Parts: sequence; structure tokens; C-alpha cells
Amino acid sequence: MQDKLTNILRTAKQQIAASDDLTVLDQLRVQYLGKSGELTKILKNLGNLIPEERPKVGAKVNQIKTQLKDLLTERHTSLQNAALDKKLQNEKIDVTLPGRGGHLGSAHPVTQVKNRMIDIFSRMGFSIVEGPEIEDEYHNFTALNISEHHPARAASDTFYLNDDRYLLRTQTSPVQIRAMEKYGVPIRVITPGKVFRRDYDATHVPMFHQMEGLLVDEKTSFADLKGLLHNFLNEFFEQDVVLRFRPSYFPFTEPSAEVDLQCAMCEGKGCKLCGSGWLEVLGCGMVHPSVLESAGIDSEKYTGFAFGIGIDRFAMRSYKINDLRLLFDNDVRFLEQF
Ligand code: 2U9
Repeated sequence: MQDKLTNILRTAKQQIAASDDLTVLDQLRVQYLGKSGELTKILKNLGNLIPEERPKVGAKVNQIKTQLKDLLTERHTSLQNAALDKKLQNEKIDVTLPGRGGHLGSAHPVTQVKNRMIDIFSRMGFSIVEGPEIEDEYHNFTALNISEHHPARAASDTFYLNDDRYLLRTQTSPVQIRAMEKYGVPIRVITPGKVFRRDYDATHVPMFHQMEGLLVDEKTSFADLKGLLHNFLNEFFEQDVVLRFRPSYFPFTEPSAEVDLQCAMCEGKGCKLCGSGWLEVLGCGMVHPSVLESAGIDSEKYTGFAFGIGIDRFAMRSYKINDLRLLFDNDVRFLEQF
């Protein structure tokens, strides 16, 4: 029996020393020290030995078990360290290598154009006001002199919510009604913001951006409006622009006009770029007396003018973008060009 034990110890020592991976080492631990391992089996069968042999063999087995346990632990540690060393060697980071470089973002073209407009109007004394995108029918239509059966109110053009008492604003004008209710007159405000209409093709999207403006004071005239818009467009396009005020109709202004910008390439003669020689850029007019009265303003004493600009269309024109939808697909490869 003693010889058998000596043999087990020798073989185990050799195997432990030769093991070069943690799985193999674990198999050896099970083989020698596990519940059905060789040494445990000998201990279980001590009863079969002659009585005087039992304590000697028992003590020897326990001594070998302790010795093997120590050897296994020692080998385990050294294999683990070797593995770690190898990993560290492979994953070595050279902190002196140049970095990948940061990626600089930029403002969306619509935001850039909006900020330029805000900048120009601020310098002309206008305050920026914002308001809710969810509006009631009164502020979005009724107060703006848009009659009960006006087509703009139709569910095919407007996004109504829940019980139809609320809607997504179709223009930013309700913000100006609210501003007049809150601040009274005189008032000079611009209202940049998102508006919503049920529309979708190459030139219309269901959400777009408007910049409306309103000025109400005593003795405000259409000439003031013309001067202000001319000034704004000169500043925006950074050149002396030629304008044409074309009579138009809006329920909330009277008289109303649409403003066309003369094409700088053909000077109004008509060319490939513009077609007719003129580009429509915005709408405007003198605020309808009923609109002033709706906001509690005496229309005998006060007059005002208002204008509306499509920010997205200005962005398309500034950056020569031909499909409005490109602005809202949020493809970074497209957006990072601006
Ligand atoms: C109040 C009274 C009147 C705002 C105005 C326009 C003319 C206009 C369009 C421009 C391009 C809408 O985005 S667009 O499609 N807007 O032509 N907007 S006058 O008139 C107001 C606003 C507020 C209290």
C-alpha cells in the first residue's frame, strides 16, 4: 500500500508540473482529491486493511492530500499569472499614439437659418416669444378671423387631437394672439417655431418651421412694413435685393401681400434658375381690425402689420437644397455638409 501511495504522489506531481492550462489542472484536482478521486477511495476502503495498517495509511493519505493541494494551488496561481501576463502583453496600450480625433457636430441648417433671422430681427428691436404647439381652436383660428367653415379648419388639413377641441397649431400666429393678450400694445415680436399641416410631398412636410412677426402701435403703416421687410431681406441675402409686393389675401391681414424677390442672376428677365424672374419669399399685411379687437386692442387707435416666413424654404434657398424632405430625414452624411 505504501508503494502504491508513493506512486500516486509521484505521478500526480509529474502531471501537475506538466499541466499548462487551468482546465487540465482542474481535472487533475478532481482526479486526485475529488469525492470519487483515487485518494478518497483509499480512505473509504481503510476498513479492508489489517487494523495496525489503518492509522499509518490514513495519516499518509492525508499528508499526500495536503501536499497535492498545496502543489495544485501553487500551479494554479502560476498559470493564472502567466495568462494575465500574456493578456496584458497582447492588449498593451501605447498611450503615446495619436488619438482618433473628435467629431465636431454642427447646427441643423434650419436652426442656422432660424438663428440668423432671429439675429437680424433682434437688432431691429423685436422680442422673441414662444408658445404651445398644442393649441385650441380659438387661438389658432377664431381669433385670427378664420371663419367657421374656412377650408384651413378641415380635418383633412389640420391635425386635431382627442375630442377636436385641441389641435397642432397650423401657424405660429396664435402665439402672437397670446402675446397681445399678455403684454398689450405697443408690441413688437417674432415667433419662430414648429407648425403642423396634413401635407406630404417634395415641397410639403407635415411639420415645418415658421417665423412670424407682429408690430402693433399707433400710426403703423404699410410703408413701415415694406421698409422693415426690405431691410430684413437685404441683411439676410447680404445684398441690395429688388422686391415686388403682389396683392394677396389672408383672413388675418387686410390689405395682404406676397413678397417676391427679384432673381439676382437674370434681374427679373427669367432664367433656368428661377423660371419667371421672381421668387416668392414671404407673406404679409396689415393686421385685420377684427384680429386686434379679438385680443382686446382698440383698432381705432392702433394699427399693426404682420408677416410670415417659411424658415425651411429659406434654408432650401440658402443651401440650394431641392427636396424639402432631405431636411428632415436626419441623415448625418447630408446634414454635416452645412
Ligand atoms: C397675427 C396677425 C396676423 C401672419 C402672416 C403670412 C402673412 C404668410 C406664410 C408664409 C410662408 C405661411 O410658412 S408659410 O407657408 N405666412 O404668408 N403670415 S401674414 O399674420 C398674422 C400673424 C399674427 C396676430
